[in-house]
Amino acid sequence: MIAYLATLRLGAIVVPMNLAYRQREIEHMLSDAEPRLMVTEEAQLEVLSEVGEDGLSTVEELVLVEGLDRWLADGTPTSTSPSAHRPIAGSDLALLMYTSGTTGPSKGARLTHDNILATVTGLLAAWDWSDQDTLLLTLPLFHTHGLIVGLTTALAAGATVRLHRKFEPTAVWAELLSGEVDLFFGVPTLYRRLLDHAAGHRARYDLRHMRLLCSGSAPLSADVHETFRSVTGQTLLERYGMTETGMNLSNPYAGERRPGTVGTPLPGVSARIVDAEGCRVVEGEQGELEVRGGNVFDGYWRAPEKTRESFTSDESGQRWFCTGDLARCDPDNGYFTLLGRSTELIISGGYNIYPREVEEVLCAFPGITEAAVVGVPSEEWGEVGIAYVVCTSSFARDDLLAFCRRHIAAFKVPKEIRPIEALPRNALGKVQKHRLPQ
Ligand code: MLC
Ligand code: AMP
Repeated sequence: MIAYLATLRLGAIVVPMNLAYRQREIEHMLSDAEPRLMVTEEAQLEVLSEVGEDGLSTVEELVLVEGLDRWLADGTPTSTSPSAHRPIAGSDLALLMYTSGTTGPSKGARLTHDNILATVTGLLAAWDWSDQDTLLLTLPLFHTHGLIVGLTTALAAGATVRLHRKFEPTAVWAELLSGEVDLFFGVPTLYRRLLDHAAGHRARYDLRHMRLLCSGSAPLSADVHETFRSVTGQTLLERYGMTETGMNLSNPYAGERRPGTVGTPLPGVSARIVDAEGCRVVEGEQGELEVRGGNVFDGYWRAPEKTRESFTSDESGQRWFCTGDLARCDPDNGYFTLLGRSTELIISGGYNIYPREVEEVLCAFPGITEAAVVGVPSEEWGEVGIAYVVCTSSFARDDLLAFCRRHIAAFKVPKEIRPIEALPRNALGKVQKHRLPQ
């Protein structure tokens, strides 16, 4: 957290990285972002030792958090005076956040200081933050939800943040019930786990003393929404955002929080729904959601083509970001409902799994010639990835899973492997995933 703030203060760019990533994923990010300084922890040294020269070639200094005191005492930083640095403009880059976006390998979303500020100021107003607030945060700090919606907004409010390194239902319930925490943010999987834990224990679960509990990053089922309200007396506030845009839409803090909806645009954000031709749909019809506002990123790092494809212009020349999310807006009250995605992206427990990346790893396993990864509904994770594989020789399932674990983060490893004779294809040879057996 200190390194994050210090880097922003210096006018340098932070590239957060998921600690679950394996060599292949780390190498891709490092060779694309070309960082000069890396801050990590001892536990990561093993996987970093597998990263090839190319990946680490730009890293001039690797700092371990465990040895940070020693590093600072050695006087390694040569210029510590903030005045020695050039002033930071709002349009300067602050963060490169890697995301698979709507398609393709993961790309760095270029977020400026102004982008972060837009999300933060929108949330400060919309959710009525104050310096008296205490936020309990157990989400990872390498994604928008934990880093910007949670940590950065809380710090901007002058609020207090209690950080837990990992989500443990017992510890979280104890904090929530302690009366010392006002806000909690989670992905739907966390709320489901809190409810499962409540069902398995006899105790007090009244959370009416809390100010706000928010859900986001993946769809919150109406069932979890309703059960959470009946068990705790708290109505979850669901909101919608993206790495590329920060926060876009939110149910109201003071008004009605409608289950199954993500509310209305946050201050400074505009949202519209368009059809396949990019024309605005008739009110109430479904289509792709597009957004614009100071929160929307600057484009993808070193991917001008992908950036161009991700934006459209309307008749008055305004630039809109195409989210890849399908939505409908209720003509009576203006609340948006998300209806799925126009892309193959799988969102599992709030983490993104891009099927193509997993398919490539599966096909690199001896004897597997073709693979198709699809998302299927899961109570625990919302959605999980399962794999259909075509193989020329028999293989041990455990060997394949171990192979996957070596090459991609464990959460991306398919929860099920289903051998199949051939993948269904159309006349052009394109795999038709919707025709795979259920
Ligand atoms: C962990 N596992 C998952 C998983 N997380 N499998 C599928 N999907 C996931 N999300 C698997 C691991 O691979 C491992 O498998 C086993 O579960 C236990 O791992 P763990 O690390 O101990 O899991 P746990 O700590 O319980 O993690 C679950 C979780 C975590 C829900 C706490 O997934 C999480 O923090 N999710 C939140 C992600 C997030 O912050 N997203 C926000 C993105 S920003 P095995 O087989 O090895 O045992 C964004 C924008 C916005 O989307 O709008 O906010
Ligand atoms: P990411 O690329 O990790 O930032 O994930 C962004 C995606 O998460 C969005 O494009 C949505 O598909 C999804 N998402 C975020 N919030 C919600 C929500 N409240 N309900 C449904 N999906 C959501």
